[in-house]
Amino acid sequence: MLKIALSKGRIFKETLPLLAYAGIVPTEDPETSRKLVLDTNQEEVKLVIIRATDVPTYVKYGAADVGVAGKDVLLEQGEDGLYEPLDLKIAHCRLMVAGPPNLPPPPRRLRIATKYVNVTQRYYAQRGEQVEVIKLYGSMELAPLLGLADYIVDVVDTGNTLRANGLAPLGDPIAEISSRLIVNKAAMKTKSQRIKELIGQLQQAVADKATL
Ligand code: PRT
Ligand code: MG
Repeated sequence: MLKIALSKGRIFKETLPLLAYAGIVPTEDPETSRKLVLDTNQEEVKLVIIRATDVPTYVKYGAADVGVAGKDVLLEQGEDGLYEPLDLKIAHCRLMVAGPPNLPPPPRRLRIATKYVNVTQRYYAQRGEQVEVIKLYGSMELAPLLGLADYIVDVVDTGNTLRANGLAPLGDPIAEISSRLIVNKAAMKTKSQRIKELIGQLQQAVADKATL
């Protein structure tokens, strides 16, 4: 059995064609099905539908053999206990500091709201800046509007969400983000042949997509 952990939404949509290239096609659509474990055309391959931030946890503990996770999530949670053999080059975005474009420096430590607490602390520590990091679980854009924080750290794609809320990206990206194939370390040994075959096929899919 090979269990592949994926989140719904953009990661699922963009991984599907790559999996098809590897000969794996789900028999149900997770956007309409309520099932969380989806059968595929290959009897020994299942797709497990998991919240994006939970994918590395399932793979780390071996509840899923492989998974697809955003580099933002991996940077935040750490990659111990995981192999990251392949950049799938999907779900691209940038991790950025963002805020009101012309904010005068506040007379105290900057307050940064984010769900990426570890990444943010490391980023400002490297710059030698003392900041206060406030953990949020969603809608970071709201924090500067309501005065909860001066700035946010979030992933940005088109920038439309920032603009719609009167915010702008500030400075260079903290990191360029794409989704990665992650593999449980024990499974890499016990299911070595099947997983290496999958990695090879996905590698080919990514390369062929790039030359289209
Ligand atoms: O949505 P949910 O809370 O369930 O979980 P999630 O947000 O962790 O999952 P999901 O599916 O939204 O994102 C999964 C992965 O996609 C992330 O971990 C990133 O690696 C990647 N990704 C790529 C993005 C975006 N682009 C993106 N634009 N994740 C989130 N966004 C958000 C962004 O934060 C903004 O609020 O989408 C909004 C729109 O972005 P703009 O800049 O195009 O307006
Ligand atoms: Mg989301």
